[in-house]
Amino acid sequence: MTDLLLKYFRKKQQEVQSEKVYDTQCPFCSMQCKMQLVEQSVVSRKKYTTVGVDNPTSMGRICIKGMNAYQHAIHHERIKYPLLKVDGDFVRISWDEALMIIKERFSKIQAKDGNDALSVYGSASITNEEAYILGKFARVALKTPYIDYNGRLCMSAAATAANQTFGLDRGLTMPLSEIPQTRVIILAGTNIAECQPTIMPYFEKAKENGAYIIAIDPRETATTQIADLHLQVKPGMDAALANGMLKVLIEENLVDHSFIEQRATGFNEVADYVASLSLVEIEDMTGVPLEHIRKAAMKFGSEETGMLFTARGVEQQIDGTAAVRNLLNMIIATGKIGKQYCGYGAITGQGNGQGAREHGQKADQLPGYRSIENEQHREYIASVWGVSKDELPRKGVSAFEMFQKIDEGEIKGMLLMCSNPVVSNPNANFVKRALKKLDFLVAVDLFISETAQYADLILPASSYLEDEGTMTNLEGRVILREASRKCPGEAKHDWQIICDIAKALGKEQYFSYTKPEDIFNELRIASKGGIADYYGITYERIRKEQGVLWPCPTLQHKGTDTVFKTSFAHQDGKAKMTIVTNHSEIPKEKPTKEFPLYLTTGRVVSHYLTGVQTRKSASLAARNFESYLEIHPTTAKKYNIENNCLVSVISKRGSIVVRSKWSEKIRQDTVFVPFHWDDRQNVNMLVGEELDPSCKMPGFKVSAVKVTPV
Ligand SMILES: Nc1nc2c(c(=O)[nH]1)N[C@H]1C(S)=C(S)[C@@H](COP(=O)(O)OP(=O)(O)OC[C@H]3O[C@@H](n4cnc5c(=O)[nH]c(N)nc54)[C@H](O)[C@@H]3O)O[C@H]1N2
Ligand SMILES: Nc1nc2c(c(=O)[nH]1)N[C@H]1C(S)=C(S)[C@@H](COP(=O)(O)OP(=O)(O)OC[C@H]3O[C@@H](n4cnc5c(=O)[nH]c(N)nc54)[C@H](O)[C@@H]3O)O[C@H]1N2
Ligand code: SF4
Ligand SMILES: [Mo]
Repeated sequence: MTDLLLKYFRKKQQEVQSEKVYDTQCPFCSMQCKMQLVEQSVVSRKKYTTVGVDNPTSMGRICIKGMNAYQHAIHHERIKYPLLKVDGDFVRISWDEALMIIKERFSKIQAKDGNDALSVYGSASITNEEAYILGKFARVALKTPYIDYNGRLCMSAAATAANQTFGLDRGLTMPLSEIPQTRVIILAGTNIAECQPTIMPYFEKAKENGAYIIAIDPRETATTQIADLHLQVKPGMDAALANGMLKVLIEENLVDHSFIEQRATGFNEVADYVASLSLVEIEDMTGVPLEHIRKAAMKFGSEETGMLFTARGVEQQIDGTAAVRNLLNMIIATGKIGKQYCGYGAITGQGNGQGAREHGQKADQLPGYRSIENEQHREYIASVWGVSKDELPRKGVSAFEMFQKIDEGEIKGMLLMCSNPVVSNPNANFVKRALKKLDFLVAVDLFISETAQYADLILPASSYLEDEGTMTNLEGRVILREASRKCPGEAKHDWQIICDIAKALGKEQYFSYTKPEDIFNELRIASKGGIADYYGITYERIRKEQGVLWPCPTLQHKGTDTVFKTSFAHQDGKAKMTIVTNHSEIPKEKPTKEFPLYLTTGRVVSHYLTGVQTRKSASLAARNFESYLEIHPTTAKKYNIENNCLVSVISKRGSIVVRSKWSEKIRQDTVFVPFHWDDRQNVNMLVGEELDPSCKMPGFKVSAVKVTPV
């Protein structure tokens, strides 16, 4: 360093009057990168820097979103006090007043319309402790069956498929650390380069080591760029594509007969079905050249080890469960699971996408991945909670179906925590209409989101810098977010808010926790003996061991890095293969003369979900300050769409206006719009409300639309 530079840095150093360092984890994706926020007071202002902290998953890496996350957390629009809507405006009230109003309004609804008229809508961005007590709150404090959460729109198809095929749903069946050694990788409908950027080095290392990478995506993305073979499938046709690959695998005898015999059922039926199919027809249906289908299958089948990853591209379909199951058929047929350098990964979305789906926020679920319809499970959880089994409600309905119940007048009140359904649910106009019909909506958020605007009461929650608790990352590793920054204004942690409301409703005895660790210790017991067994995991162990992978049934158990080593989780120990037909049972929307194009939706690297947080960050918003329509130039010319111009995108359900972006990276029959924006740019105004019959996932990835210049 030159003298001049040294002098400069010394001067800068002197300007720093004080420095605070806060430990935390990124509030966004399932990598849950560990980080520290360094807050320096410099002469007349505060200066913030985020640094990555080493850990077994992201190894100290952070991405652009994590680096800038603090910008929303310290944003001046953070809500700091409870806000009550009075004549259309929000006015500040005290917590005591807020809790009194909730008690009054909830009790009134219950007295008039019964317990089932209240509902809870939760989130996979809250901690395990919060997800656990939110489920308990719905069943014990409100006594309503109606609780579900945003994870329904996210992981439900992959989770259901894994439960059906393996008998157990843990996001990754193998540790991330084995990726570099595997020989062939399929990335189906996952854009990890933009959505879990700090995972990329695992795949880059695999490539360096000679792995062959196959990507399946209708678009060329930063992820497909690392692939050796890109299958540019027609939206929604993954199940048929998998049938084509299965046909080749079986015809070329690239299947693992001894694995199939010992560890699976249903192979012969699948083999008979795919034998009856024509590859030429599959080529036509999927838009993937026959020789590419063949090559992908040959590569996947002929290597000793291999892995399959899926994400929302395959899963957010009205046949998402079936599509994933057909891809899993390939994993089982080739015996690439339960052994070293092999396995399946449903790339988890939200920060706590795993934990939040294991401990009881889902309509049909009790903690520990137990079933609310199973008598023994009910009995056990009732005993942990100190209530009688018969008092526990039965299963409710899925996230979107709750809005249908509101529309039909059955549900009158809702507690919404950490989600923004006006932007994230399909058929946004319908969701808005339903919300207006509610007698009473309480939203718990960091900001006045597009949905909170419909609320009667908004409660201020704490952010990732302030709220301590455990999260379960994409590997299934339970980790502890140590957070200690002071809450702004009168904001409270979500777990405190749940307890305060329960107390106001006279249910204090079931919710008398003083810190997250108290809740975690109850969760450990509630999960004990369940599928997602956390009993052996403690705060102390997490701190010492940098996280513990579930299942972990005892304090001596070291946690589980690979599942299904010797058997699957079904009663007979076998994986269930199943026939998935080329044509889904419920017909998906297809392009027509009036709506000639496929619309698919998704993400960009700089924004997160409905954008409430990332649109507040100046650095992230600067990268993409508005939505756009990705369209092939040939298609654009056909519909008179110039580059960089405003375009109407119209479906049967509504229309939006976004800016065109010509790109040769997308199929000519398909357009793409990200979903991080609201109002006129809210792409969910176009998406239909058909749901996958087995998991209730909406079809975010296929709609039929037309495009016209504005
Ligand atoms: N930057 C950023 N990162 C995120 C998020 C975010 O909002 N922004 N959200 C987090 C969450 S909650 C989630 S769930 C994950 C989502 O992570 P991903 O599922 O990877 O993200 P998407 O962009 O929704 O979809 C992935 C890809 O699927 C493709 N696709 C669309 N239709 C089809 C199809 O029919 N078949 C196939 N095979 N592919 C298709 C899209 O072109 C897209 O490239 O990301 C997490 N990380
Ligand atoms: N068209 C289309 N739609 C989609 C998808 C798609 O690919 N395409 N993807 C779907 C997927 S995978 C998902 S996960 C959903 C997500 O959908 P949402 O859950 O609706 O999205 P978020 O933006 O995460 O909403 C979180 C809200 O909670 C607030 N918040 C953040 N942190 C906290 C906290 O700690 N406590 C509280 N109380 N509030 C907090 C934020 O300010 C924000 O308003 O969207 C789904 N919708
Ligand atoms: S968005 Fe995901 S990859 Fe990026 S820093 Fe946050 S947790 Fe890590
Ligand atoms: Mo998600």
